[in-house]
Amino acid sequence: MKRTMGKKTEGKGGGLGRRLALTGAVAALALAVVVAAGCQPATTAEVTATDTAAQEQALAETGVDGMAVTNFQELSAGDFTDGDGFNGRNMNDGNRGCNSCHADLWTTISGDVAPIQHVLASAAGYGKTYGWTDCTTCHTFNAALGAPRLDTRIHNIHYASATFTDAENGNCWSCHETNADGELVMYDEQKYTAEASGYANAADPSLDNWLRLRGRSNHSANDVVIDNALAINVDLSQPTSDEADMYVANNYVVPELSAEDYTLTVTGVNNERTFTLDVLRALPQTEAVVTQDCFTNASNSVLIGNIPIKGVLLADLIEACGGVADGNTTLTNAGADEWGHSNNIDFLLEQNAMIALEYWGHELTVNQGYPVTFVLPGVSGLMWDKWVVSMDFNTNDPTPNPWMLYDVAGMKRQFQGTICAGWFSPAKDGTEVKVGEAVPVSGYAYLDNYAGHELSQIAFSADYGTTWTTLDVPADFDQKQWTRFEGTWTPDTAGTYILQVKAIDAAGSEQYVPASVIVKVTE
Ligand SMILES: Nc1nc2c(c(=O)[nH]1)N[C@H]1C(S)=C(S)[C@@H](COP(=O)(O)O)O[C@H]1N2
Ligand SMILES: [Mo]
Repeated sequence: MKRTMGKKTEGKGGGLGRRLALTGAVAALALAVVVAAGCQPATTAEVTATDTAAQEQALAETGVDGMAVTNFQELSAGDFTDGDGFNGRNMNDGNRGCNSCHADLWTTISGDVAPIQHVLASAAGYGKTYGWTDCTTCHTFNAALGAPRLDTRIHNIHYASATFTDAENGNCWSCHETNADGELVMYDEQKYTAEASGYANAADPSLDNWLRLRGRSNHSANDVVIDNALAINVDLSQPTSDEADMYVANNYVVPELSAEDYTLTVTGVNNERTFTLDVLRALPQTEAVVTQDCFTNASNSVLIGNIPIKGVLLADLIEACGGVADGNTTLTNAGADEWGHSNNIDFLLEQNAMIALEYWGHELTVNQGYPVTFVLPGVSGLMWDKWVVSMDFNTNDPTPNPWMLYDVAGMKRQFQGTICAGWFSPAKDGTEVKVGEAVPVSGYAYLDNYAGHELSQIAFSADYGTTWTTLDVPADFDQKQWTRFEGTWTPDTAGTYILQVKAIDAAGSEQYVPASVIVKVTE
């Protein structure tokens, strides 16, 4: 069942190690971005609505990079079962949402769509693909230092693409849907909700009865089985990730540091020192297993992994420098790319912060921060300063981190930040299984323990979150590592299931957008 797609890409100085050949269809999108950004003229052939030959060429080549050619007017139930024909006619899932055309948005990201190096520099791991939520976490932030809003660009790109407008009969409803309040939302988020059936109360037993009396075969109008006693049989554990599944995030230009020239300068200590790599290697080495999650890991996303780490504890580094100079409260790191953070020294020591020299039993790769990454266990990946070249102990205020506040309600849509869960199996929507067949299920839950928060439960639902089957996370689990669930689930009814999982913390707060996966169950 498990299939590993993720590849750690090794940049030769750029964040994007691999560059996919442009096909006509992607070239058309790339061109639209270049025009929108007012950059140099495109070198690839232009595809216009009237250029039929180019359009046919684009369509012929789409298979190469995973672009599926859909047609909005050829109705398709897609990832949903079709029951009595409602889904083919009314939902048209097969022609809607990002992934109906872009099987994996990694192809889009890793092509020429961004005028500068894209932060995300690896394909999705754990057998998964990137979807809309993997983009929207950063691109809807609209913060000064966040990613640009993509909504306006995406509209330009699609309406400038003859593949979308003409060949695929694309329109607003290819990507959008309205919710019960009449607001325009993304089809990719709305399809997991009860409202997608046409009834906001799809999990209500009286609706079930109403549909039964009208001769509808299943429990909801769009053939979604409403199972309010979900029996899921999983064990919890804290395994390490396969390295190939681990994501890469490079915010700035990737520096290439050499072992010979590398130095780490430590100031604000009693004996200020400049360490070479060999001297760091000769200090006491400590091993740990720690989960790294990108702060922008979305609900059901893959920007997370559990890493076996080896390196020098901050406490040992401080000792090698004769202690922190009197009065200093804060440590400020700088990476060779100028990324870095300030944190309270006591907090860092409590979290067992370390200077990592190895991940998975080998030296760090360039993308992992070669030769040295400052690891902050229990805190989101953005604080793990890679390529760290200077550490200064001082009396400054720590970096203000408004984003780090544990404020689930204040987060946008799928953006979960410090509390998250996801499915690894089934890895993709539309996975087809048989009634009575044991389906392998697996996934993770994690809670950043930045402010002492602890993951206490993992909960599952197959009735749009009306009822939850909860599992307690064992008290002896390490809160600085994720909790994985793994086991089976045996569906007993034909139809579409929307399986959901969410993380719940010890104070009762929980992930507000559960991770959903659509499963097609047939007789
Ligand atoms: N120097 C430096 N450190 C950095 C970054 C960066 O851009 N530069 N990105 C941060 C972010 S946002 C994340 S999620 C992690 C990603 O680490 P990885 O690529 O090893 O998975 O590194 C963090 N450390
Ligand atoms: Mo990140």
